[in-house]
Amino acid sequence: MRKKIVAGNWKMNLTLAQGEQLINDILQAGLKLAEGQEVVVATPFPYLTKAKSLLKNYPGFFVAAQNCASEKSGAYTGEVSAEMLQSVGVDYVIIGHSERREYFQESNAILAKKIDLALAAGIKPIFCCGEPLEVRQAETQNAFVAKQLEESLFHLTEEQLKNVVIAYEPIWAIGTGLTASAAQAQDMHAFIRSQIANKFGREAALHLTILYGGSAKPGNAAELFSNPDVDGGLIGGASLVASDFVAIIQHLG
Ligand code: 3PY
Repeated sequence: MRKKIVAGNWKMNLTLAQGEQLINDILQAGLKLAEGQEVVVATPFPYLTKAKSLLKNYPGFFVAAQNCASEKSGAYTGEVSAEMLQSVGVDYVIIGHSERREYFQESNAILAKKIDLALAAGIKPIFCCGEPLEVRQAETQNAFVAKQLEESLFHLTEEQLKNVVIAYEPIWAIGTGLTASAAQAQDMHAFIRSQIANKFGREAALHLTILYGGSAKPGNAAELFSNPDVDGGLIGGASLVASDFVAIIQHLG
């Protein structure tokens, strides 16, 4: 059985007090996670230790960073390494969100280095992939996503891949209010799983958790999550509202 995950990506939002309140409100809902279900909160760097201490007694709740450095350590002012994240108890790290790719010029090759450093530090990467609008309009999204997977993940061993989660985030659906239809999401998730099966084998593909990201909200989560290859979501704006985030988690089933 593969893990089902709802991960909230706060992006660059909230103060520490607001973040603490949000986590407490989520916990107040008294969610009962089924076996194999996880909730992940990806906070800004300065709040990670606080988030970890609030969540540590709640089984199934984990903390993620939104990025890590592509170098191990040294003179890289302003960067935060995977080892540093590990040292404060971070469980997951989002790698290659489309906003990082677009605004910070993170290439597939740079992301491959980040994946390696995260895995070496014992942190599970949530690797984001997904196509821009013009690629979707040209109907070349499969080739585009296949290249992202190939250049950032295909150097891993099957053992390493077990600690990777993939998030498919069509860029045209991020922060735009547009959502991929459940059928579009399922098609791409099945395609991603088939690519992983070709490279790493059927068993690895069956165990891989693939999340959908891109304007997922309480109103569309149930339909998205009901697809056989959609194993949860990476949630943007709706993760900032406790009642919405909780409702989405409840749709994991
Ligand atoms: C969004 O839904 O906006 C996201 O970027 C999820 O990470």
